[in-house]
Amino acid sequence: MALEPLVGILMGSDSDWEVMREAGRVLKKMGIAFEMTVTSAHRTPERTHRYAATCRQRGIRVLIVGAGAAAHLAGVVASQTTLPIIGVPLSSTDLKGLDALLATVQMPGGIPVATMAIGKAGATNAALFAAQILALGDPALAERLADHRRTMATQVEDKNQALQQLVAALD
Ligand code: RP5
Repeated sequence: MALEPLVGILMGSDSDWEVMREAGRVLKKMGIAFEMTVTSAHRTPERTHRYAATCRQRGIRVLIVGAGAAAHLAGVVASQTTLPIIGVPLSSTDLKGLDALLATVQMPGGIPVATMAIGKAGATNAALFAAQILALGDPALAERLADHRRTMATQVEDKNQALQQLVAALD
């Protein structure tokens, strides 16, 4: 039987999938059950409100919300729940995500959205941040996150060694 999802990943359109799947990849790697849903602040406002207002009672603990353009989705979701909301601004217009970054990050006082970087780095970090929140009550998950950091450090050391070989071979 599949585990009940602890994290909800929302995106404003199926065109956001290419970037938002990075969040799903990280959660899967960390062993965290999640669900992914397309819902729009502007095109399906009632569906968005319903999801946000009922996800806590279904067991969701953290929400990751990606949207591009006039990206109100994370803020609208945050208005309907006190679960932690992690916003991911996406580049989907000629403004290359700056529009979405400002719309997501500039929340009025009282309704917080923890806003990540634009694009894939933001989706990746949103999932790691969600994992860090959940790890507060899950020592095994905290250890998997520490492992992930150790793996990254080893990769940097390997890259540095490869660089030293290139430096030594300079003509
Ligand atoms: C936003 O508008 C979505 O999050 C997406 O990034 C952008 C464009 O959506 P589509 O026109 O591709 O459906 O609401």
